[in-house]
Amino acid sequence: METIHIAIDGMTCQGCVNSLTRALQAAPGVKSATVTLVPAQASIEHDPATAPVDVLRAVIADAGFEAR
Ligand SMILES: [Cu+2]
Repeated sequence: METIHIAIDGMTCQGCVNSLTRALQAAPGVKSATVTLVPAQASIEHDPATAPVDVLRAVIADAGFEAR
């Protein structure tokens, strides 16, 4: 497992934080995800083989946000 931090654009409220957290935690290969509004970022503990960064970025985009 590795932990990465990705800056997120497009979050405006705690609802955004909650929905992105749920989307990330539901992704295969993600062990845990912590999302904060200030700073706007996601800290993701993931298995790089199952959930590489490209996949995480796609999960973020599908949830309606943008990985910077
Ligand atoms: Cu929101």
